[in-house]
This record gives sequence, C-alpha cells and structure tokens, in this order.
Amino acid sequence: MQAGELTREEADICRKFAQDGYVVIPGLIDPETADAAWLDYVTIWQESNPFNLPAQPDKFDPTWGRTGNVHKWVMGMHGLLHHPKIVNLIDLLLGKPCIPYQTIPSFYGSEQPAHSDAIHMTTFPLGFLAAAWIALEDIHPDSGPLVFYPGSHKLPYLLSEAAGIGIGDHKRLGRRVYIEKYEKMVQDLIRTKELKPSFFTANKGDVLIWHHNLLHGGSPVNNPEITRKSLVCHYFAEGVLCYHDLDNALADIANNGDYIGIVKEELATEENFDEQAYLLANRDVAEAVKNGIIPSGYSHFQSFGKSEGRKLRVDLKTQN
Ligand SMILES: O=C(O)CCC(=O)C(=O)O
Repeated sequence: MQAGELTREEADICRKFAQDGYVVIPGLIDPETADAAWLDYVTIWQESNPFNLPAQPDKFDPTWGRTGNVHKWVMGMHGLLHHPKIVNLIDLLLGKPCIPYQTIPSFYGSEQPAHSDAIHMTTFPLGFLAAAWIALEDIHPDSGPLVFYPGSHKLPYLLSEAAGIGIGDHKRLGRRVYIEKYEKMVQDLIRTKELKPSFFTANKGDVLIWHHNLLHGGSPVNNPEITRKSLVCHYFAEGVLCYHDLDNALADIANNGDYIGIVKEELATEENFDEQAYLLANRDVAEAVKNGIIPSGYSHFQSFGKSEGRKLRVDLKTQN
C-alpha cells in the first residue's frame, strides 16, 4: 500500500485492528437494511425452509437458528455478506481482496465456548481471514452478547496438532475431541494468561470485525426470553491457501459465498419457456450457447429439449 493512500479514519481502523485484534464500526449497516435482511430470513424459513431449520424448541436452545450459510437462500443475508462497506473494510484489513465465504445467523445468544476462527477456517500463510459480526437488533446485556478477548490475536496460533487432535480425529470421533482437547486448552489459556473479556453490547447496525486469531465466543445468556439477532460473516483473502484445519479439507472458496436461491424445477413447455431458467437448469446447454455451438436455449429446446423432457429452474424468490 502506498504512503498517503489511507484516510485518517482508515489508518485508525488499521491501527486498532493490529493492536487489539478487533475494531467496532458503529452504524455501518443502516437499520432498514438490517431489518430487511432479518425479515427475509424469517420469511424464507417460514415459507420454504430450504436450510432445514428445525421447529422452534419448547425451551431455550442457544444453537437454534444458527444455520450455516443462509446467504445461499436468503438474498437479504447475501446482501450483508457482500455488503460493500464491510467488504471494503475487510479488504483493507487483510491487505488483499477478500472472498466472502460463510454466514451464521443467531436468534439467541450462542453461548459458544471461546475459540479462534483459525482452527475452523485456516490459511497458509496464517492470518488471512477476518469475520464481521453484525448486530441485527440492539443487543441486550442479558441476551448473551458476543464475548472477545482484546489482544489475544497476538498469542501463538493454536491449531489441531498443537491441541493434540490428529488428522482425521474430528471426522472419526466427532465434536467431542474438539470440546475435550481444543476448547479445554483455550479455557486454560484464558485463565493462565489472565485474559480480560469484552462484550459487544451493540446497537442495531453496528459491526465488529475480528482478526483470525482473536479468541471469542458467546457469553452466557442470563435471560433466555431476550433475542440476540445477528449475523456473523467470514472472509478469506485471495491468493492464499484456504482450508479447514480441524477437518483437513480445502475450503470451497470458489462457490461458498454464492446465492443459490429458492429454486423449483419444472418441465419446460412452449407455454412456460424462459431462456434464463432453461439455461440455469441445463448447464450443458448453457455451455454450448456460451461457446457458440448452438444459438440459444430455445433452439435447443425445440430441437432436443422438448422430446428429452428438459426442465426449467425457477427462482421463486425473484419470480414475479
Ligand atoms: O455469535 C456468537 O455468539 C459467537 C460467534 C462465533 O464464535 C463465530 O462465529 O465464530
């Protein structure tokens, strides 16, 4: 980065992030956008539930509604993951263009034990992931706010090997191995280093961005009646190796941040034919059109698709 390129505000943000491992940007997302994204999530859950969210439990369950990657089906959440204000900041803090990767919404406080994201979403070289925690309502102190440990990002990275988790152990033995080995080591670390917690009692639209190695989690929920609507977004950086250390798997950086939509496939007929929906359902035809082998999806439909029983893929969310 060239000298003089940063505004004073950007320089302050970078300094704070480097020093403390996090930065809070009040009101980065306007309240209307926050409300619309949440309403979109709830509406899609109630109408079509493509993410198989189980019915609301009778009693408080902090994991309920923490559905992975809702941005794939919920346009409002996709909009937050790709929000230019957040993406620009993460680009700045990672020093490279970022790859919007993963989302996790919460209805209630998660009570998730302290961890660093590095063990779940890892990069080589280390340090090329950041997360944005977006408050989608005012966060009440008794709702179990996000808890984090300022400065803990400067501690050595604790990955599976150092935690005594061997290759394949997590897949074979399940979450128990992570809880018993990794989470316990993090608890010991917090105690021995006497790390001091901070709590993100945010206002709607405030965003906290944390460093890859910052220890954080969900604080205890004192009042299970109070919601804690929020979205966490994770971002890898371009040009580094992106993988999941705990699972020994490469990250699907090419596709994970995409919107799939609420789709329905139906038989293509002369009456309902739609070029785009046809190409979406028939990737081989789309490829042939792109390469100039056939002029259009419709010509394919007339010559072959009709007799082959080809389908249309309709996005119910964007369909009028
Ligand atoms: O939202 C929370 O309570 C915790 C989120 C978190 O730890 C994470 O997404 O890594």
